[in-house]
Amino acid sequence: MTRKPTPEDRFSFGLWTVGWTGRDQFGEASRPALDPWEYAARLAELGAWGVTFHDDDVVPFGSPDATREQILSTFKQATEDAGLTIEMVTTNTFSHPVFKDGALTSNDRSVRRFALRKVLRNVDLAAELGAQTFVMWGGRDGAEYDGAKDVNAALDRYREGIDAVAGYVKDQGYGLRIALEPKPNEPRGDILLPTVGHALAFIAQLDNGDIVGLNPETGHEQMAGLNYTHALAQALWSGKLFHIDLNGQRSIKFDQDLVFGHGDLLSAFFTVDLLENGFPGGGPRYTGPRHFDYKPSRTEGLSGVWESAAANMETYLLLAEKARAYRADPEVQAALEAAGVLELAEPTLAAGESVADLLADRTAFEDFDADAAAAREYGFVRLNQLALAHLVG
Ligand code: GLT
Ligand code: MN
Ligand code: MN
Repeated sequence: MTRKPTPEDRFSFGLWTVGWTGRDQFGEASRPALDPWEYAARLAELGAWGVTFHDDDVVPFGSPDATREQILSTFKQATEDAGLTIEMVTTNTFSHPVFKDGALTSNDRSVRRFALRKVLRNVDLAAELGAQTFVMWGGRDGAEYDGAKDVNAALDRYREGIDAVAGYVKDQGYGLRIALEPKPNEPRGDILLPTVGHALAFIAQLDNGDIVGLNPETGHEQMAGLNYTHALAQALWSGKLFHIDLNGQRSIKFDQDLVFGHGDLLSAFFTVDLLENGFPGGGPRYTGPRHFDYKPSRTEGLSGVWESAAANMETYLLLAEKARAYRADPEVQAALEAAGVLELAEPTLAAGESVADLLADRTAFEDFDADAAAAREYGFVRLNQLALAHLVG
């Protein structure tokens, strides 16, 4: 057993995670639904610091304004009483059938306008509640059939929509940043902005991209066969890692949303190593919340819901401890050195050296002994085994 989580760890959970009742494509709910404030209070007892939610997780879709106000004030009071921070808010633009062909990129313009209004109303709420991040997951923004979506026009509309929301955030003077959440598929056959790389390229095309970044989810990158830790790394390198969704996924299949670490454990170790210890050679660091977006398996009752919520935090803390010991281990430091991991931080051209200088440097090419350099052993396997030994030791 490791130590108990505390608010200083900045663990947070989506209400829709512990609040998932187990309803899926093939079956009805397998456990009862509680009120949003009951989930919040219980998460705080377990040591969570923050809570996040979609508009519709708290206020049912289509509720009259008076009901909305009343529910929101009860929820706000409950989170305050529990000492929880509302660090992120997001909008449900996927459950109601009106969004069956998407929200900001629906072929139907009236749906796009409705979606934009729903998002903007929620931006106001996020600002009012003091959230720092506004996540946008366009889960229905995609297609099943290539002929059914003009992708050029869809990306134009996506850009128009995100720029409108980001422009509104700026005009209102809200201290919010927008974090786009990539996912390759599910519920749509193909979702737009399927990976972190696609989303980064998209953000570069925005007028208001300075306040738009990413919320990468472990399983979503892994569903595409990609390396989550590398995705976080490139988002960090780009100055765009605004938020994270940690969970577990076992290979390329449907979105499992398992407990963090219950998928690819070695990958989870290096994710935590990056988050806690940063890049080996220094560089940008992630300082935001440790946010979990998982689903308690449908086989679990309410006690399993709380067990699994606690398991996410316990796994993270265990891995953080292991990752600290790994970095501090002199054997690991020597192996990192031998592997050349730290050499990579040195610029390829010397300070002030031009390409002309490089071209004139015979040692770099004409006199370079490629065969001798090829004989170098990197020892990456040994380094990885040391990581594994720390992980399971
Ligand atoms: C939905 C999705 C998650 C997103 C949520 C944010 S909604 O549950 O599966 O990955 O983070 O909209
Ligand atoms: Mn997911
Ligand atoms: Mn997510």
